[in-house]
Amino acid sequence: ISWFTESMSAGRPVPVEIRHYIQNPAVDQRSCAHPSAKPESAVSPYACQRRTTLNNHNKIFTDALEVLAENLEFCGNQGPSLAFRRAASVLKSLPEALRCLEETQHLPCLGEHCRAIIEEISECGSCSRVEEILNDERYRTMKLFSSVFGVGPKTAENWFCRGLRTFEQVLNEPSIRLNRMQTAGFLFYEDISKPVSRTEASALKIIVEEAVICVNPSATVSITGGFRRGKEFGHDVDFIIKTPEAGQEDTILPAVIERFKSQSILLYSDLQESTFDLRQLPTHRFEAMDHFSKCFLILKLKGEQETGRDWRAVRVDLVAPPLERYAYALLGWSGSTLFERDLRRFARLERGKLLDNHVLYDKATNTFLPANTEEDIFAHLGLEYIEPWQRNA
Ligand code: DCT
Ligand code: MG
Repeated sequence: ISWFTESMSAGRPVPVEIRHYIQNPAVDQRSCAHPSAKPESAVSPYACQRRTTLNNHNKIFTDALEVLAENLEFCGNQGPSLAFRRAASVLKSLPEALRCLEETQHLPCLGEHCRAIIEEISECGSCSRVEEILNDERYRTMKLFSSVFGVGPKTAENWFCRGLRTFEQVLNEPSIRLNRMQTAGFLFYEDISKPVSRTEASALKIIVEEAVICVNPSATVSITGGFRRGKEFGHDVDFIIKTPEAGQEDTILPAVIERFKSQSILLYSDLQESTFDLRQLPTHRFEAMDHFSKCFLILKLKGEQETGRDWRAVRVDLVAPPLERYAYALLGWSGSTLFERDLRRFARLERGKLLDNHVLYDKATNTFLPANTEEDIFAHLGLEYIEPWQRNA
């Protein structure tokens, strides 16, 4: 239990600080001489220099900060949104719950605005601005629309601005032409909006592995994305395929898709052929998709469902990089997104190197640095190795 005790008063937790103050008015509510108070140097402003497990001791604050971030993203304010994401990420990395506001003083990425929100939550149990957003029609509609596979913030905003508020209204609007991805998104919405469990991910790994090995017996499959970081649930299942010979990475995915089709488990597929070219330098734009051969799928996973059906639809992503790019691709696809973003920022600002999902480029020597493993990449960057389960920034 963090700032609050479990004891509830009028449906709200009583902040520990206030209880302490009531019991001992001589103690200043704000001051908290925490014996383990961290010196300024202890927490890095870069997520790639922090170990962030899934054991978040400050969820009450990070959930609020992430709502503020998401709302700004929906409004197209990426910069301010990132500031809230960074603040939340710093709190996620702490070994214990914040006990008083003073403890935030020495933390990076937490400005006055964030500290005011933390203070309000600690005193009232919630933040009025966050409550307002959660009840806001625009936020709620954007959240609903962008939960559909194939609908990004631009489309969601477009639909909202046209006065649409529900899926029914979108689907009945004659001027709206859904693309193939969105059509599948609505068709399988019930299933793919439901989190995928680790058990389901493991069942899918067997299916993917069987198809990959059938097509190329020397290829191997590894789970990546959130499940590699130890998450119990995900919105999809991400797999990376390793092929031992040059060129195999270009032919394996079309063949795997054909195999799924012949097994009648392919509900949707979007194959993106490789556009990888080593002559292209890493881009500074983080959001840019990588150039590897990849596919975004919806597969049928057999098994009794609550709906009474004997299968469910699941989102599956496969990526097949060239062997000598494998370590970079694995690192990039393992996430979290903020961890990846900070790895790149750290490389550029602190080491004069450009990193993306394909390469690490040293600007000083104008060379590409080779890597067989993720450990090699961390070593090139002069970073301590961070295990996948510690990358939940
Ligand atoms: N990624 C990337 N380039 C992008 C977007 C994402 O390299 N343009 C990486 C970061 C995480 C990884 O791919 C998988 O992406 P998601 O499945 O979206 O994230 P996740 O962490 O697996 O989250 P979830 O558990 O919800 O699937
Ligand atoms: Mg994922």
